[in-house]
Amino acid sequence: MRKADRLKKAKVPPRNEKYGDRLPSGQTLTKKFPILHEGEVPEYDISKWSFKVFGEVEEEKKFSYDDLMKMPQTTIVRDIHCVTRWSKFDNSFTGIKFTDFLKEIGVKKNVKHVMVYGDYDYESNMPLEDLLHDDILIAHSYDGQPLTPQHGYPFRLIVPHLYFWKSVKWIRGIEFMEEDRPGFWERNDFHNYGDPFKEQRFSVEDAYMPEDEWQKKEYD
Ligand SMILES: Nc1nc2c(c(=O)[nH]1)N[C@H]1C(S)=C(S)[C@@H](COP(=O)(O)O)O[C@H]1N2
Ligand SMILES: [Mo]
Repeated sequence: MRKADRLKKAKVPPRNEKYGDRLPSGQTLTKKFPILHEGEVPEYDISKWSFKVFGEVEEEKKFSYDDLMKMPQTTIVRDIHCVTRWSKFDNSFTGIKFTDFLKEIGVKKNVKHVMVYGDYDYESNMPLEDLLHDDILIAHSYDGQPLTPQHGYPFRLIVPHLYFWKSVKWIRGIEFMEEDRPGFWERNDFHNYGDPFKEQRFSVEDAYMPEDEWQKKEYD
């Protein structure tokens, strides 16, 4: 059964009034940090690791781990919301602000969308505009410590205002695009944009997500 179909077959948690507008409807608060992904956790030889920028750019570029670590560093504290119904408040991430990273590359004027690629064979699309918010990071640390392999070491994207599937772990590249194209989950019945405050979970009507989906997974 497709993941979206499976997730649709269950009850929805009642609205939790305690947190007001901070907790989007249909979400459960967790203090632990669930681990969710498809496939294996990658292992890297960091000296060979690279991050590639391509598509509608003046020049394709590759960045090493050290290239990224030399860029200006920013720490944000934000809430995160996963489509499988968990939310976690006050997460501190450190990394390179996406707008600072953009200064290193020449993006063409016609670019409206990006595809963010991560290991292995994962990708997610979003409007370029969303990455221009000042809390978007190419993050390397959580709570002042390097990301664990499970949470995306060495680098993951952090897009706090969209469902967490857009926060691609183990990022390896960004494609700048004129036209939009759906990524992995976006092709598999999940919403193309994914605003948690509008409950944009699926691209189909009649959607339910089991309350305990994420609790069947690992977390730390
Ligand atoms: N490369 C990669 N990134 C990924 C995924 C994946 O399968 N592969 N899963 C996404 C999903 S669905 C979620 S909910 C978050 C989970 O991040 P976490 O394990 O740090 O909680 O990572 C996102 N980033
Ligand atoms: Mo997810």
